[in-house]
Amino acid sequence: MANSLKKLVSCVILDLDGTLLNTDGIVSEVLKGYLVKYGKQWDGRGAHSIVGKTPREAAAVIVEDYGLPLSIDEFVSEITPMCSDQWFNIKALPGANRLINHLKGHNVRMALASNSPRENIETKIAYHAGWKESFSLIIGGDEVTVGKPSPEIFLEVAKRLNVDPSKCLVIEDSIPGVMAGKAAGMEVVAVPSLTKQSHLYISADEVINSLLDLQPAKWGLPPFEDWIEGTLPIEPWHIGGPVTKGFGRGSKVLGIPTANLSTEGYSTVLSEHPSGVYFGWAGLSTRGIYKFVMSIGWNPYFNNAEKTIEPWLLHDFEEDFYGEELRLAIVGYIRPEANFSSLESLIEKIHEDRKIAETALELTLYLKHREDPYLKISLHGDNSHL
Ligand code: ADP
Ligand code: RBF
Ligand code: MG
Repeated sequence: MANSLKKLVSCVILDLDGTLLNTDGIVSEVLKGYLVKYGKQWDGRGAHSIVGKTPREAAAVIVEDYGLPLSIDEFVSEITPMCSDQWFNIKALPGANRLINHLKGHNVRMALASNSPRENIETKIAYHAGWKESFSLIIGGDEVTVGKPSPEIFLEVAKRLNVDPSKCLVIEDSIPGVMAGKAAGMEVVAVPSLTKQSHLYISADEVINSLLDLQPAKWGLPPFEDWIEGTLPIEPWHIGGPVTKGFGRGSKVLGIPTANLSTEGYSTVLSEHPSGVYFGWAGLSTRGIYKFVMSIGWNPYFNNAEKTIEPWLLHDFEEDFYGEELRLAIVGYIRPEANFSSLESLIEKIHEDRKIAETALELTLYLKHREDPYLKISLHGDNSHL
């Protein structure tokens, strides 16, 4: 290994909003409704510039960008209660519970350091069983003189836990958070909450796509023990619909046909699952049930503008089946989407994924989902009530 100096981290400092919690979804929903009052339409503009800011800084951006006829303080006092009403609704991000339970199970000390006021942090995490007790320390933005990107909040954690900053691993979704962690002299893993922005996180020691991809061993922490034969079992989830036309390059360019599904109606489900390579069982109209391996995402190699859902059914079909009903039970995760230096290496990797999926699906824990009632499409059409 090139990097023979093994990092020995003894404490993990986590950010909350955008790192452990999917707060952005809630904030967008609230802003969307709120801006209507002023005849404006939330178009996601500002989403990039508010991530990682204190509530006041974020408010300043919105008031300015949308030319709202109010002061920043007026805006904050109107929007704050609307957001707080939704805190019970904020979901844990994929892999957040798994990470917390893993570190806790191995007695690795964890701290929470967020630009949010302490009281808000406490309220938000109260909806997530076991979280509060897992942290040795919680520090809010109102408990330091200046928030991230200043290193103050992270240095305060190190001081209070009596650990050297170089022995701390910070996990952060925002650029100000990453800057703060590096300025504190800590190891920093970035999990960007905004897609396609990972190039902006250059100062991070590592950039990962989601918490599912964290490799604790890289930092001298105990590795996850839930990977099985190159796969990570997940709580099964479902998507389906008629097979649509894709870019027409699966079979032609790669020799790998993918039966694309429309993402319409699945934006919430997709935002709850990281892009990446997954596998599971597919029910295809009345033909049968097949293994599949699929990519969900932007195909970095082709740099698509739209997110696509592309399952490759592991079966030789005599003909195309555009328009036919396809249902997927997604049972496991393999890896994040990657870029490749050549088409050959992309193809080689996809064939590796296929082998992994093909073998893993024979394991009882995955095989049992072949019986998922969602996959059984009746001869006479609709059984979507299942
Ligand atoms: P597109 O870009 O339109 O998705 P592809 O080249 O990826 O085109 O080919 C996908 C189409 O090929 C599917 O929609 C389906 O009709 C057909 N097909 C044939 N065999 C398979 C298979 N094993 N897995 C997925 N699709 C297949
Ligand atoms: N495209 C990428 O750019 N990067 C990937 O890592 C990647 N992984 C894939 C894995 C599987 C199992 C499949 C079926 C496809 C993958 N693709 C990936 C998508 C591929 O680029 C896409 O299917 C073609 O562009 C056809 O639209
Ligand atoms: Mg396709």
